[in-house]
Amino acid sequence: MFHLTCIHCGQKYGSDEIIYTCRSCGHLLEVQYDLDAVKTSCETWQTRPLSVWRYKELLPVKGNPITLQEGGTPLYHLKRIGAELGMTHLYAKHEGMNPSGSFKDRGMTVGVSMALELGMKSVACASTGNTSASLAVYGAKAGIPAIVLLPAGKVALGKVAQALMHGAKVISIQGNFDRALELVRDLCENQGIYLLNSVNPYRLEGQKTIGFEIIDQLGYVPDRIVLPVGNAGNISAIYKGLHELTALGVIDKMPKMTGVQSKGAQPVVQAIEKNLPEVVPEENPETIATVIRIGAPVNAEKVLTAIRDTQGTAIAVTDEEILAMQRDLAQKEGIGVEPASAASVAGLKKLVQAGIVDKDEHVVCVVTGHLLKDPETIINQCAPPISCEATLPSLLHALDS
Ligand code: AN7
Repeated sequence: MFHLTCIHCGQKYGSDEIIYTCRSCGHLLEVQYDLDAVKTSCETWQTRPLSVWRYKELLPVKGNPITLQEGGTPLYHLKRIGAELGMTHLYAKHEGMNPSGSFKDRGMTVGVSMALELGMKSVACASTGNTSASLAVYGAKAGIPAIVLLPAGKVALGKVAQALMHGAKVISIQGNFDRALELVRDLCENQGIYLLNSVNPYRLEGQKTIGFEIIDQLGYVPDRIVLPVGNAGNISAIYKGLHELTALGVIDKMPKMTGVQSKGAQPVVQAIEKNLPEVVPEENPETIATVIRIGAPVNAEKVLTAIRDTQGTAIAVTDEEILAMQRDLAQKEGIGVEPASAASVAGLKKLVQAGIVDKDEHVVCVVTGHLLKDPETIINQCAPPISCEATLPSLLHALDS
C-alpha cells in the first residue's frame, strides 16, 4: 500500500495517478508506504536471492514485474587502492554488472513495470546515455515502444549502440541534456507517453535497493556511501531507502551520503561548499564523464537533504583525476568502469587525502556503469596494440619493446 506525496508541500496523490510533480506547487513527488504493513516481511528478505525484487514489499509494483534479474551486483573489497590510502575498509559496489551495464536497470525494472500497471502504451526519456540504454532494454522486454532523446554528439558509443540495437526510437537533439529533458517532459505531457527520467518517483524506488544490498552484503551499515552525481536521482533514492529502513527499525544509523561531481559540472558541490539554500544551475556543463555532464540536476532539492541530513559532503574532481582512477580500478583491482563511475572513488581519495574522511571509516563507493559503455574514451588514453609479424622472433622482439 502506498501513495505519492509532494516533497515540498506534502500534498498527497493516489497510486493510480499519472503524475510526476505536484499540481499545487510544482515540486517533485515521492512514494510513501504504509510501513506498519511492511514490517513483518523484512524478516523474510534474507531468504530471497540478492536482487531488486528481494525488497518487493518496499517497491510500488503490485503484480509480476518486467524483470531481467537486475541487482545482486558484486561488492568488491578495494585492497590495493585502499592500502594506498591507508584504508582497510574500502569497497566498490559494481553496478556495471546489471543487465544493460548500469544501475539504471534497477530503476527501469520498476518504472517500466509501473508504466504497464498504469495502462501506458509507450515510454520515453531524455538521457546522457545509460538511461536510454536501459529504457530500450526494458521497453523491449515489456514489448512496448521506447523513445529516447540524446544530446547530439555527447553520448558514449556503447550506450547509443544499445539504444539502437534494442529497438528504441533514438532522437539526437541539437542541445544539451538539460534541454533534451525539458523537451521530453513537454512531449510526454502532450502525447500521453510515460516519462521515465528521474522526475519519475517510481523509477527511483528501484534504485534505492543499491543501499539495501550494500547493508545486506556487508552485514552492517557503512559509515559512508559515495556516488557520482548528475541529476542526483541515485544518491537521493539511496538516502530515501535507508531512511525507510531506519523507520522500520532494520538499521539504527544512516551512512554519510557523499556526492562527487566533475569540476566542469558541479552545481551540487557548489551548493554544499557555499551552504546555499538551493542548487544554482550551471549554464554550460562540460566533462569527459559525459553521463554527469548536467547543469540543472532534477533532484536538486532532494540531494541537499540527503547530504545535509546525514552529515555527508560533496566534492569536485578533475577529468584527469577521474581518468587516473578509472585506470587504477582497471589495473590495480580488475574492476572495469566508465569514467563517471570512477569519479566516486576519485572523490573519496581526495577527501581522505584532505583529511575530511577518516582512514578508519568503512566506505562503499558506488561505481555506476561498465567500462565497455565508453570504448572511445578508453582507446584514446591507452597506447595502441603493438603490431607484430606472425613469427616467434618478432613476438619476442615485440614483448621486449
Ligand atoms: C554511469 O543516463 O543521467 O545522479 O541520462 O549514467 O542519478 O543522475 C545518467 C547518470 C552516474 C548520475 N553514473 O546519476 C542518464 C543519466 C552513471 C550515469 C550517473 C549517471 P544521477
